[in-house]
Amino acid sequence: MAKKALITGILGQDGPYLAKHLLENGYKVYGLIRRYSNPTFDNLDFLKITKEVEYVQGDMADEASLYSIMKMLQPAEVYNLAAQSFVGASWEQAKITTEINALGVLFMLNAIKFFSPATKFYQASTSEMFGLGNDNGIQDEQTNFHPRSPYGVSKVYAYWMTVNFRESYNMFTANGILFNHESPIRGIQFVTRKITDGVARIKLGLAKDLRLGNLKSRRDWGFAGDYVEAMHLMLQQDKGDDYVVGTGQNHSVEEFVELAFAEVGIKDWQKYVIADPRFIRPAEVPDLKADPSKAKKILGWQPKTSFKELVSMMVKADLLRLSQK
Ligand code: NAP
Ligand code: F7E
Repeated sequence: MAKKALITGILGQDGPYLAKHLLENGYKVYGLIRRYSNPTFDNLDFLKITKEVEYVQGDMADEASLYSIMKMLQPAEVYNLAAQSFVGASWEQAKITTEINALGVLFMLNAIKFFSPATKFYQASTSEMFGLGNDNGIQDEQTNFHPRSPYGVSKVYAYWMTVNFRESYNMFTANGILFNHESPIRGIQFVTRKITDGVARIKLGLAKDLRLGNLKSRRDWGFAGDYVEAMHLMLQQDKGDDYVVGTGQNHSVEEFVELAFAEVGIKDWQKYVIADPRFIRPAEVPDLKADPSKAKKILGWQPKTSFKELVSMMVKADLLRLSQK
C-alpha cells in the first residue's frame, strides 16, 4: 500500500512542489486546506497535480480539526508547511501569526501524540529565526536565534516545541531550517516575485515603475523545487534532527533587481525602481547566509539551481503568464 503523507499549506508555494515530489515517489498525498468561499488551486495547476491530491478540511488554529484528521488518516509523514508566512504582515497581524505559526504547531504535535504517534513530523522552520544571530556572517545549526519580527518569534516557539516533543515523547520530529527559496509560484508579495512580475510588466508596457523598500538586505536565495527534496530526506533518516538548508551564497535585493532587468535586456534599471518607505520594515534582517554542510553530509542534499538560473526561470514564467492574459 502507498505511504500516506499529509501536507499542510498545500495551496502555497512549497506545498505543490513537495506534493509533486512525493507523488513521484509513490506516496498517497493528502492536502490540508482551510474553509474558503473560493479556494484557488492555481499553484497546484501550475505543476499539473491538482487532481492527484486528496483534500481534507481543517485549520491550524483549530485544534479539534487537526485531531479528527490525524485520527482518520494516521499518515506515515506530516509536513507542516502552513503558516502566515509573510514577515512584512506579521507586525500588524502578530496575534494571528502566533496562533497559526506557533500554537498551530503545538496543536499538530498533540494531534500526532494522541492519535497517530508513529507519524513522522516535519516542521517548516526558517532562517528568520536567526535574524541578527550569526557566526562571522554565516548561520548553521549552532547559531543563536535573534528573531526580528513577530513571524520570526512565532517560528522560534514552533522550532523548540518540535524539539521538545522529540525529547519528551520520543517522537520522530525534524526541523528544516530553510533559507529563502523561490519559484514561479512564489507569493506575489515576496520581494523576488514582486520584482520578476514587475520587470515583466515593465517589459510588456503594462507598468511604468517598480516600488521597493530596502535594496541593501542580503538573502541566501534558492529554488523551492530543490528544497522540498531536503524536507523529504529529513523524514527518511533513522532519527529526527534539525538541518539548515540553503545554498551557502547570498545576494542583495539590488543584485536580484539588476539581474531580473538584464534578463529582459534592460540595463538602466535605476530609471524604473522607486524607493518606497511603505516597504521598509520596523526591524530588518540585514544579512542571511547558510552553512548547509550538515544537510550535505547527512542527507546527501545539495541545491541544483543557481541564483542566475532561478532569476531567469522566474522572469520567463512571469513574461509568459502576462503575455497569455
Ligand atoms: P506560503 O506560500 O505562504 O504558503 C503557506 C500556506 O499555509 C498557504 O497555502 C496558506 O493558506 C496556509 N495557511 C495559512 N494559515 C493557515 C491555517 N490557519 N490553516 C491551514 N493552512 C493555513 O508559504 P511557502 O513559501 O510555501 O512556505 C511554506 C512554509 O515554509 C511556511 O511555513 C513558511 O513559513 C516556511 N518557510 C518558507 C520559506 C520560503 O522562503 N518560502 C523559508 C523558510 C520557511 P492560504 O492559501 O489560505 O493563505
Ligand atoms: O523579503 C526586502 C525585505 O518578503 C526579503 C519568507 O518566505 O523568507 C521570506 O521572508 C528582503 C527583506 O522575504 C521589498 O525588507 C525590499 O529584507 O521576500 P521577502 P523574507 O522577509 O526574507 C523567510 C526565510 C521566511 O521564512 C518567510 O516566510 O527584501 N525588500 N523591498 C522587500 N520585501 C518585500 N516583500 N517587498 C518589497 O517591496
